[in-house]
Amino acid sequence: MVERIEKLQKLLPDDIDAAIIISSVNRRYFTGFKSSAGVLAVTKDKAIFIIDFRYIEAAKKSIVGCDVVLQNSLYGQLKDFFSENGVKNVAVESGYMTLAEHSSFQKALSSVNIYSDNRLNNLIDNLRKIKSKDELCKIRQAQDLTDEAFTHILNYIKPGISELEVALELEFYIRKKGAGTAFDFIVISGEKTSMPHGVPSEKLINRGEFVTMDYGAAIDGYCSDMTRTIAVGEVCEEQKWIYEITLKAQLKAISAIKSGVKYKEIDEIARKIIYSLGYQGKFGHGLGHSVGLEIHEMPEFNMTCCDVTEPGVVITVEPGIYLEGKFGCRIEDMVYITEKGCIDLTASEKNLIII
Ligand SMILES: [Mn+2]
Repeated sequence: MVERIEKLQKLLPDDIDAAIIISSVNRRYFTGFKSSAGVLAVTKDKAIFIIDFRYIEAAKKSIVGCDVVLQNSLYGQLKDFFSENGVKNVAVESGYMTLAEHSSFQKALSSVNIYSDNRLNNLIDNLRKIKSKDELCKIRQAQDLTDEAFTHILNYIKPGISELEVALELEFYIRKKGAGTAFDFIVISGEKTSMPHGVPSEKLINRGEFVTMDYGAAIDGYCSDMTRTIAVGEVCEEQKWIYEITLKAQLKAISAIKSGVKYKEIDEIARKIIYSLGYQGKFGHGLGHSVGLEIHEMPEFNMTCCDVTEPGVVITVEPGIYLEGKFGCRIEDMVYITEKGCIDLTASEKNLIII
C-alpha cells in the first residue's frame, strides 16, 4: 500500500520524525498484510516492517512500499533504524497502544522521545475515514453477501427454532462463501428485542414475536453491518406502529445525507420523528457509525457529533425503538456518502416482513 504509507509520511507533523504502528488494524491498513504481530516504523522518507518468522515469507511476497525485515531483536532493530535516520521524536497510536507497551517502548528506546498525544491517531483515523474505490468495492461485496444471507435466513426461520440456531446459520452461510464475520452476531426475539445489544441464546422463536438480526460479513478485513427486524406469524398493532415509525425515521435520515452536513443534524431528523410520535427516550443510542476495517470507526454518528459529512465516508443509519419488557425493533443500512447525497449499499427488504 505504497500510496497510504506515502500519505502518512507527508502528513507527519513537523516536530515528529517517525511513527510506530503496532495495532493490527493499522498495520493492515498501511501494508495490506494481515498478521497478529509486527511493527511498522515510518520516517518521512523510509518505512520498515519488522515481522517474526511465522509471517516473514508471506509478508515479503505481498508487501510493497516498505522494507520487510525479519525480527530478531525488535527494540534493537528499531533503535538502529532510528539512529541511522536521525530520528529523535516518535509518535505512537494513542488509541491502540496499551500503557504497558508504551512504557516498554519508552524504556527500550531511551534515545528517542515518544509522543503519545492524539495527533498520529487522528491523522490515521482521517485517512481511514475516506474510502478508496478498492475499499468501497470490498465493503460492497461484504454487504452483498450479508443481503444474500438475509434471503437465505428468511427461509430458515420458523417457530420453534432457537436464536442461536439462526445466528449460527447466518454465520455458517457467510463463512462457507469464504468471508469472515464482522462481529458477534445479534439474533434476539420476543421480549429480548427491547435490548439493542442482546445476546443470542437457546430461547426458541415463537409466533407473534419480533426477531432482530444485526450481523455482517467481512471481506479482506472490510466489514458490513446490517440490522433487520422481522415478525413471525402475526404482529400486534403496536409492533406494526413502532416498526413503521422506525422505518420512517430511517428513510428520512438517509434522504438527508449528503456532503457538508453535521452528523448530529441528521441524527436529530431521525430522533425527532421517533420522539414526537410518542417514543421520547426510547431510541437511546446514536443513529450510526462509520465502518471500514473496523466495525466502529470514526466519525461517530450521534446527537453530539459536530463533524461534517464528507464524500467517501461509509456510515450506518440505524434508528430503533426499544420498549422494555415488551419488544423493540431496529432497521440498519450502510450508506456511502457522496457530494449530493448518498448511495445505500444495503439491498435487503425494509418493509415489515412477516413469516
Ligand atoms: Mn451498526
